[in-house]
Amino acid sequence: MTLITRRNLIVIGAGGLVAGCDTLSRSPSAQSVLGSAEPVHRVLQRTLGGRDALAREFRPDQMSPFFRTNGSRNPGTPEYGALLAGNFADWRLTVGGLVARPLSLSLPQLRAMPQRAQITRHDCVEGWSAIGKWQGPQLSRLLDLAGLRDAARYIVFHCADRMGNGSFYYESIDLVDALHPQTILAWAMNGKPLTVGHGAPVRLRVERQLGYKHAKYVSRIEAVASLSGIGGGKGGYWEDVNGYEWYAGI
Ligand SMILES: Nc1nc2c(c(=O)[nH]1)N[C@H]1C(S)=C(S)[C@@H](COP(=O)(O)O)O[C@H]1N2
Ligand SMILES: [Mo]
Repeated sequence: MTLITRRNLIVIGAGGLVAGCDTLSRSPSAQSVLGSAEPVHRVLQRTLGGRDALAREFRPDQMSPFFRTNGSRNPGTPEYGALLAGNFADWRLTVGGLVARPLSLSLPQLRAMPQRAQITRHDCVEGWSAIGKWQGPQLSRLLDLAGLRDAARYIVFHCADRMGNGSFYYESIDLVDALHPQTILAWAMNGKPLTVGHGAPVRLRVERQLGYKHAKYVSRIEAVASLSGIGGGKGGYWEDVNGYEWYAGI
């Protein structure tokens, strides 16, 4: 089997061309092919690019004048509405699961941690990209504070917005991406606190991955040994519902 990965275009074997994920979601056979190709995609990207390779960063003058919002633009639940009305003073981010010291962090506490800022390009599978500046603590700092247990293999991000089927949006990444220097919990975008549309008060930035991995409205972070017990078991809302690729490396 020949397999070439380049951004989110995956070419598999004799004439099988799969571009983007909407096409895939309609084809069960494509899903099983992708299912088997996905670990290859991850290994190839990390072998060619390196586990710690940085996503490209841009200059301030390259930032997009307009950065669209996509997916949920407001969780719209009573709980979120109350937190927003209080300017997120009562909001807490919890870190739990397979950790030695579960955390509950306020927004001022996240802002007081050492910060990383990065100007990166966001690529959505729906075919648009935008360059923006993101700032927040590195996820690795939080995981260090919490103390990952040896059995932890994945980090799950539980979000405050409900999707069409009534379940909450969620995403997950493995420890290579969780501990990557550009993986941050952004509370600021383009020098200002995140807007509701972009995921206030905190969203994940995991810069070597496609847009849907960048969970907005993150409220709970959970370290787990396996993704099988979470949601539909495929590691993310779109992975469960539409067969989107879990790794989703760009
Ligand atoms: N909680 C949550 N996170 C989400 C989504 C969503 O609907 N809910 N949409 C995803 C998709 S498909 C993209 S492209 C980006 C869009 O981020 P933006 O609205 O800041 O452009 O958020 C991702 N994270
Ligand atoms: Mo997206």
